This record gives sequence, C-alpha cells and structure tokens, in this order.
Amino acid sequence: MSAVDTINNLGAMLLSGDVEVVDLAGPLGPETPLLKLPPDLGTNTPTIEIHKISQYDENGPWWAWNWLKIGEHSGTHFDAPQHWITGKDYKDGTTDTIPPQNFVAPVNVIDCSKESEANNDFVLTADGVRAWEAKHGAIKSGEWVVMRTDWYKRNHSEDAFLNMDENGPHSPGPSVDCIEYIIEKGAIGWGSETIGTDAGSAATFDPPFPAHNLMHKADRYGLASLSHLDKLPPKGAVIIAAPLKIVNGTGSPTRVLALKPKG
Ligand code: 23J
Ligand code: MN
Repeated sequence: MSAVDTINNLGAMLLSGDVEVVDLAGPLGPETPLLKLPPDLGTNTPTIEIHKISQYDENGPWWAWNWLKIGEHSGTHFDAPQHWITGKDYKDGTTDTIPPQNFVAPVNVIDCSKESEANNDFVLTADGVRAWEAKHGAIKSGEWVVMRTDWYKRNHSEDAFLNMDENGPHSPGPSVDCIEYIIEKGAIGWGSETIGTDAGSAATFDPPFPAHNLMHKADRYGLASLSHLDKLPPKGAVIIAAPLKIVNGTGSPTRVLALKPKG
C-alpha cells in the first residue's frame, strides 16, 4: 500500500474508531510521585507546583491560565541521550535537537506483570526478551521496547509507587544484558511503568542504571512512568512520544499516546 493510501486510511480509521488512541500518560500535578535519590547521589527534582495566574477574575477577567514549576524528569516523561554523562556529546541528543521522525515508532510490549507482582525486584534479562521474541516475533531496528508491569496502578501513592524500605527502592526493571541486547537489536528506546527507566535496585548494577548509562551512550531514548501498557498488544501498536521542545532539555513530561487496532 502507498504511503498516501496508508495516511488516508489512518485518518479515516481514527475518525471511525477502528484505530484507537490509548493514553499512556499518568496524571501530572503536585501529587505525582517523584524520584527520591539517596542523599549521597545528589539533589532531587522539586515537588511539582501549579500556580494560578488568573481565573476569570481581577487578574484576567476573561481567561484562566497557570504557571508551572516542574522538573524535566517528572511524571510520565521522555529521557533524552544528554540526560546521562555517557550521552553528553550527541549533537542531536537534547529535546530540541532529536529528529522528529524518532518520536513515532512501533512498540514491543513485554508483559512482566505476573513476575513483578510476585517479586517487586523482578529484573528482565536478555534471555527473557529472547523468550518473548520466540513467542511474539523479533524486535526490529527503530522500535520501542517497553516493560509492562502494571506498576502504574500504584501511581496514586508515592509510597506505593517508590516502594522504599531500609534497603532502598523495590521496583522492577531491566538487567544490564537486557539493555545490551535491545541496543544490539537496534531498539530506539526502552520504556517502563516505574518512576525511572531502571529497576529500583539498579544503583548496584555494573554499570549502575544500565537503562540510562547504556541506552543514552548508544543515542537511544527512555520513557518512564508510563501508564496502561496493559491496554496494548505485544506487537502491532505505534507510539507517539514527543517531548516538549525545551532548549538544551534533557527530558520532558510527555503525553505519550499509542495507536492500536480496535479491540
Ligand atoms: C537522575 C538520576 C538517576 C535516575 C534518574 C535521574 C531517572 O530515573 C530519570 O528520571 O531519568 S534513575
Ligand atoms: Mn528521566
């Protein structure tokens, strides 16, 4: 089918509902869970603030608008290569310089919900990804790989979402060899439903935070705090994940959307 026919059909099928738009973003406000780094690792991102400028009142009789105080890495968000020291030299590695073609791509959804419920420290390995490919088909170059854990169901409570105890945070994520493997396959990015793209225990990995260290070193992207991956098929959906065009931005809150066949 020609690209002209494909776009015409896509437009018609969006209007008819045969192609559905799934919202993969969580709510963004003062209650949104935020990363809590151990004190020895540095400064944390500030609490989100939404301040009223006017609401049809003496500060603006006919209009309502707000101003925001918000970190780039807050809520459902995009990680750009320059977020990590390993990706700092990529010229097209900030939110304003990434080619827009890279913001729309097919997605592979690896369901780890049962494993993550049974073990909050569940780590997906390269063998786990290969087993998923044997069942659902190969991950192709340029595609997203996202880990479904149903962790988003905890996002109403920062305590439940971060799941910290005296030993640190407990949340599922990828192993070092998992990230090495998807980079080798050419994945454009890695996405998770947890506070960041890495597992809660990833500070102890070698290298620490592989979804950051290795993906950004390879000029690839991240998506964190995704919601509703349970609404997506293993293959056959396309995601639209375009960060705000922040000048020299290292990431941004993002309304990540998926297009999928109805049903
Ligand atoms: C800074 C330091 C460590 C981590 C992160 C940020 C994130 O998860 C993030 O939001 O990129 S792990
Ligand atoms: Mn981030």
